[in-house]
Amino acid sequence: MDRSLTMELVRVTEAAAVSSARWMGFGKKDEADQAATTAMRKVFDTIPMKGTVVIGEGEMDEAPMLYIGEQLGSGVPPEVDVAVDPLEGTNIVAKGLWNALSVVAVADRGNLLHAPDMYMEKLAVGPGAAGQVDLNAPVEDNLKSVARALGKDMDDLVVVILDRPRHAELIEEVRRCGARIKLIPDGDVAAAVNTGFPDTGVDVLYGIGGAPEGVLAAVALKCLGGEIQGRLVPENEEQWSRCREMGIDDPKRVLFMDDLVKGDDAIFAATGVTDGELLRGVRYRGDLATTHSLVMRAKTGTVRFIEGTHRLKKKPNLVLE
Ligand code: VTB
Ligand code: MG
Ligand code: MG
Repeated sequence: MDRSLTMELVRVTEAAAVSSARWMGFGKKDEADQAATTAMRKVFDTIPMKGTVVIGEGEMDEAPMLYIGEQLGSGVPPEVDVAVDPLEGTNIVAKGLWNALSVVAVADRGNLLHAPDMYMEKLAVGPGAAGQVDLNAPVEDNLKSVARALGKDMDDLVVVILDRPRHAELIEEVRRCGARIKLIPDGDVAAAVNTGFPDTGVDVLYGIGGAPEGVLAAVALKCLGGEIQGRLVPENEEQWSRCREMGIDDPKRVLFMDDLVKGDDAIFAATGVTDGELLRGVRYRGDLATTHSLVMRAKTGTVRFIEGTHRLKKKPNLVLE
């Protein structure tokens, strides 16, 4: 993959973020999602690559854009797998809350796990605690290892968990250990990415979220030297057969970094849609919009933060109503 692709991908997430953040606080999650998806789709066609969507907005018959299998880019090499979440956190935007992102990841063809739309149990940590966790181990063992690795006391540790009834037991266990919990309404990709940056104050992401989001997080953590472990949680016969098609017949099978994203030729880009611990959301004033993005490349480990100022009237790829 050419390194210039990294900059091209930021243009994709910037356009999606500027378009969807227009809906921030208006209580309209579908409109926000649609604006992000349409803008992202438009910019992809201008990028020199031969991409195939492996994680997208749905299957061909249910999503008009960015569906799984859709071809993206101008059609020239490199051949890449593309994972997108044009708006990760539609409810967050509708309600004006924290940590909505526009996200894209690409890797060499065949290197991203084609995670179907089902749940995945996840445990993610930053580089300071990579190699120290085990999804099959008790929560207490994991939290103790992370605390030790980070040189923190247990009550310094901050664990992010999606605020869902399914996590009642996990929440109780983490509290019993003495660690703190940030309960989030949505947005576990941002939470996983945040573990890679000590300044965010986030040490661990724990619990069940979307499997596609797990692959996106894995690309980010690969770039950062962190770690995420996942386990698919099939809930019905159809989801079970999807797992088997992917060669996963042991339900306890933990997916490690190289199962989620093979090799190190991968790029992750995200733009903040609403404010978060790491990225600021989009700000508008008249004809101007400012964006705050993160783009990283696993091969070189380069991490870049990019601030953009966009002249709305001069950008044909934006979706502004
Ligand atoms: C999480 C969260 C996402 O889906 O993956 C969640 O990070 C899991 O699904 O932002 P449930 O809402 O069913 O718990 C999102 O909320 C949306 O993609
Ligand atoms: Mg989405
Ligand atoms: Mg999502």
